[in-house]
Amino acid sequence: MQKNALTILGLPPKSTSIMGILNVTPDSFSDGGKFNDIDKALQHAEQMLAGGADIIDIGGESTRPNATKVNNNEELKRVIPVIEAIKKRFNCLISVDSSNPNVIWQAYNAGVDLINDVRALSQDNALEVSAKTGLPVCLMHMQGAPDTMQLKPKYDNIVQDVTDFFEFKINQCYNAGIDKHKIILDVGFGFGKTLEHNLQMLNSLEQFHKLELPLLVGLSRKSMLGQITGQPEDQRLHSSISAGIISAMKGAQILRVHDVPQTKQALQIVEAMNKVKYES
Ligand code: 9MG
Repeated sequence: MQKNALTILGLPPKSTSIMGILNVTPDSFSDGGKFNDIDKALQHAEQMLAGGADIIDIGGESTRPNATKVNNNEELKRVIPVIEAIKKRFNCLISVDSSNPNVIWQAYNAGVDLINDVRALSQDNALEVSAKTGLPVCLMHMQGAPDTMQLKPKYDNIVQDVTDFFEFKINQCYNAGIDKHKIILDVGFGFGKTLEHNLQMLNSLEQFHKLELPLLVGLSRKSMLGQITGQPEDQRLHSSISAGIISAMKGAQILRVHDVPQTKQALQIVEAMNKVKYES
């Protein structure tokens, strides 16, 4: 079997795994303030694992537009004790959602299995530190920075431009000592993209498979779903499941979601269908 980030993590290469979101930020867009103490974080992780999460993604900095910036110490203080507590209590995969090389390094020492960086290791020293950990990395595409990214996103051709970005990043990682087989790609729905850009990417998601790397998709409760349905963040379960299932049917190998058990059930249908061979 060919080695890739999924096989390194022990995840199935041919079905869709679930990454459950655990935000430990007071201003996080979907569960802000609810899980920023360790017991609550443990409880939430336990529920997500029982509901079928394969990875718990722990982040201490919200990337929603206009979120308050957190400094290095604050991010460390939020994230590291939660990683340590989850690592101690559960036998599960953990990813750290951070762009900060100090946080990445300390998270590695605390036992995380995967680096999830929405800035695709673009901060000073992030590439070098990540290479030193030897961990798999998820590189997400974002145009601009969280506080300005939605002002006037512009592309010549969204699919081609994001593909070019990935090719550049894969090369940059290789030069820094991160081999291609450790990389997961994420097109970054909602990060510097209009609704039309997001829909064009979702419609063309298969095209990113030509890079021959696992795809992670984050659409859960995103504002693009609200733009379509008119629903507020806390009423986007059905649209999140629909968008997740479209992604899974287009071959996404990991879905990053808030609503784990509901996503799991929906994915079980896709999996059951994929197992049946039918020749007409
Ligand atoms: C941290 N974070 C928020 N949204 C995300 C997304 O769509 N993908 C990834 N990989 N991380 C995200």
